[in-house]
Amino acid sequence: MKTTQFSSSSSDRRIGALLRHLTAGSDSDHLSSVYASPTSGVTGGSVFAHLVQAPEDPILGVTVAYNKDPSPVKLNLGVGAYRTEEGKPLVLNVVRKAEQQLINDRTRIKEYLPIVGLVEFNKLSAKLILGADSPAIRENRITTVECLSGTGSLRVGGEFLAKHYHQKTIYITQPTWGNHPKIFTLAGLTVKTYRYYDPATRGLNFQGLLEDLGAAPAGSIVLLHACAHNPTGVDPTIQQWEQIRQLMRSKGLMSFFDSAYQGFASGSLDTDAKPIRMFVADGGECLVAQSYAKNMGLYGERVGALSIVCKSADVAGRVESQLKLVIRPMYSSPPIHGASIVAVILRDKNLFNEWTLELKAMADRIISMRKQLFEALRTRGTPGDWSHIIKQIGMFTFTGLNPAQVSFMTKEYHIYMTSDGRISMAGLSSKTVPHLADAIHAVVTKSV
Ligand code: PLA
Repeated sequence: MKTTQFSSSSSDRRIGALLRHLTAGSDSDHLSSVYASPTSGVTGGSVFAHLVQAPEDPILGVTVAYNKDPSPVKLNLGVGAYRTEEGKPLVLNVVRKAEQQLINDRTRIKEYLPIVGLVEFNKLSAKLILGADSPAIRENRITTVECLSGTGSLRVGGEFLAKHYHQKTIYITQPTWGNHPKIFTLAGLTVKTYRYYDPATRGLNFQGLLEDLGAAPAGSIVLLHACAHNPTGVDPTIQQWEQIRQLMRSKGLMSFFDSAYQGFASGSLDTDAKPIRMFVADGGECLVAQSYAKNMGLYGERVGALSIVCKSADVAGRVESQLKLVIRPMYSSPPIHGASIVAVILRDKNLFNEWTLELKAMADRIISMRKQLFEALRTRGTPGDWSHIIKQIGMFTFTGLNPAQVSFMTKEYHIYMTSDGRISMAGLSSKTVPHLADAIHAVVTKSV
């Protein structure tokens, strides 16, 4: 068999030849024809010179601006990332323990995972979101694939639907997480919105929601935030979920759940998964995107899962085979480390229990921040009804502050938040509440 191997001397010869070729003669025309790109023309400018500077991401760009601010009192309430009372990022204790276990295990290797990811992680993730006694799991009519956190799970699910589902329109809440429309448009779906939030009550526009979903063409896909709606912090009640389920099933609408905050809304993993479990209990089909970024604090590990619940095991098997065709050319196979951490924690009863306690502590701290901020505004006699701060659920408060007010607070108080007035309650601490309350008080008492 012929092998193509270069000895160092033959590769030296090749490099030498290349250098001679590049520097041959003093003919500058010849040189520029070597160096210039084919389309740069006589000016020699970049082929990318026509590009305009793209704007920063509306959420992640807030952190970029925050990092540039030298002020010692600056406060980042933009991205939804949990911080301790000391304002520090948190690595859960249970995650540290799982990582130690992984490091101590010398049999662990770094081979590629299969296209669908870590199989044990997939099984445990399905159990976590659907419940151990889920009929879909019992009947083996679910496929779960590991994806790159919640975003990757949404993207893979969106592209799968665009390729294989008869309806190409997805309805998303108005408003929603800013990345949703981009993810689904790039996946090949047409994005439309349904009414969700009522600015007048700062609560759910349930009537509008029912009307819009009722008017959607049969079979349309509907994106549902499983809990802790982003950015509004407003969730339907269980009775309202039941009405939504009935309406969607009667019209054959396809539900696609985005579960980015399981455990962060109520502090209980099971309570927060209830709406999804209602849609699975009726025997119908649905998609679920799960993220471990927030509830296990694995943000940068990019670990999540996409589950597709089908009518039969046979269909689920074929769905999985097609999901592999979506994933393989996109990123080939997912990373091993984050999914291994999750698997260690979910498979071990003690670690699992410890995790639920740490998760509950994070959820409770956020709830306590809500109370403290509400009280601080009351003490200051800040005009307006701020009760939505304690009524809303999950990581965010949708304050109702407008972009001009947000910009004032950033400029004068060094408080960073998204321009729609959303604040991450998880970024607040007892120490920083007074500063935020001062800023809100100032901005609503002066008219900007
Ligand atoms: N879905 C929703 C509703 C989200 O709010 C987020 C994250 C994701 C999915 C994706 O998260 P993941 O890919 O990291 O798992 N939203 C954050 C971060 C917390 C972000 O914008 O990327 C936010 O600040 O809104």
